[in-house]
Amino acid sequence: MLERVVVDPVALTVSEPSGSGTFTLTLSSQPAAIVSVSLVLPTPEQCTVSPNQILLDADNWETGATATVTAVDDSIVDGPQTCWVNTDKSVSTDPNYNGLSVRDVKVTVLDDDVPAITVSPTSTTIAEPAGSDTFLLSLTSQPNAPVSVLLSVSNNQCNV
Ligand SMILES: [Ca+2]
Ligand SMILES: [Ca+2]
Repeated sequence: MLERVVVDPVALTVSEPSGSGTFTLTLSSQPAAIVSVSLVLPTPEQCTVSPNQILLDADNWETGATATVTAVDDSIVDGPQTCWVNTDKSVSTDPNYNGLSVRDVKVTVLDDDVPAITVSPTSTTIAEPAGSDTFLLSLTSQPNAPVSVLLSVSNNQCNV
């Protein structure tokens, strides 16, 4: 059956930290009244969509109305995530365009986080008899469990 509310594309890919993409809704014929389609995000921690309601009428039914999907950044090494933009049934006082199912949009959010440990600074100079300095270890992403690093010295010239 011919889809009367057309979504294009129905799948797109965006990347952390803030990549975005668009999809467009059009109608297969001129409606007699405004047609509204609400967009719902089950996983707003993965992506956002704007606007969250698409309105089509006699002026824009053919050119369509566009929604923008934007990736939501996190600091977790989580790989590609799927962020669905679910569409509610269409609402209109035009009976031809009321209560129609509209295809959902599958958004793939690509990850930009990598697991690594950084040390800063990586060299220092200290003096006898009791000079000292500090260095900082940090992770480039949020770990799923505590991370421990053993420190040792290569000779007996200092303590850590
Ligand atoms: Ca990230
Ligand atoms: Ca991530």
